[in-house]
Amino acid sequence: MIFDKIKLGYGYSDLEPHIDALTLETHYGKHLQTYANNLNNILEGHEDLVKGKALEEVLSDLEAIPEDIRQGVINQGGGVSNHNFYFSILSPNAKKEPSGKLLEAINKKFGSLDAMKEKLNSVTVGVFGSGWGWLVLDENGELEIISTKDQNSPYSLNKKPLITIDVWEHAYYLKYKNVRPEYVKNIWNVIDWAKIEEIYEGYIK
Ligand code: MN3
Repeated sequence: MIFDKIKLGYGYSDLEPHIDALTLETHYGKHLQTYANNLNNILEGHEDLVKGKALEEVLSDLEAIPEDIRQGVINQGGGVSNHNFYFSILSPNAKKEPSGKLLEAINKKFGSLDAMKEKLNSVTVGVFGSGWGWLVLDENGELEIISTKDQNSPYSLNKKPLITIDVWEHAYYLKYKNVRPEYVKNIWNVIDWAKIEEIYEGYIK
């Protein structure tokens, strides 16, 4: 595989009760695997286009992808990249609050951590249909809350992810049914601020 799914740093039942084991196993093992398989199939015969590139670099420069496979790369490549990021920031031993430079930046931009979470929750719950809510660093290095439709990637908008919440129904439906706000509220229990601080430090250094 040219681009593969990440290895999970935890077991399928480790995020219980917030994310149930069956959802995680299906989401990671079936949905993400399908995106990875489809992406690699699409790129067959186009290996030179992506050679030596991270998937995120490919998604940052969609103009370089031939038109006949571009939408496929947006859908399947975004599907791999978005999910890899999502699964990477979750942890059963999550640090519950940010500190240091990231907390300072959040306070400066949003007033408080709670205000940021409230805004991100609201934008995420408000995604119509399938998509993602994000805390990102924009092209000027400013924190920003956005949503993306389908599997569109923030990298294609010249933004870098810090937090994401998947609100395709497959991410929550087995446990939460139609109650998306409850899933969005509960996922904060397993979003690991230690990882997000590490990512942020990497972006600003
Ligand atoms: Mn998903």
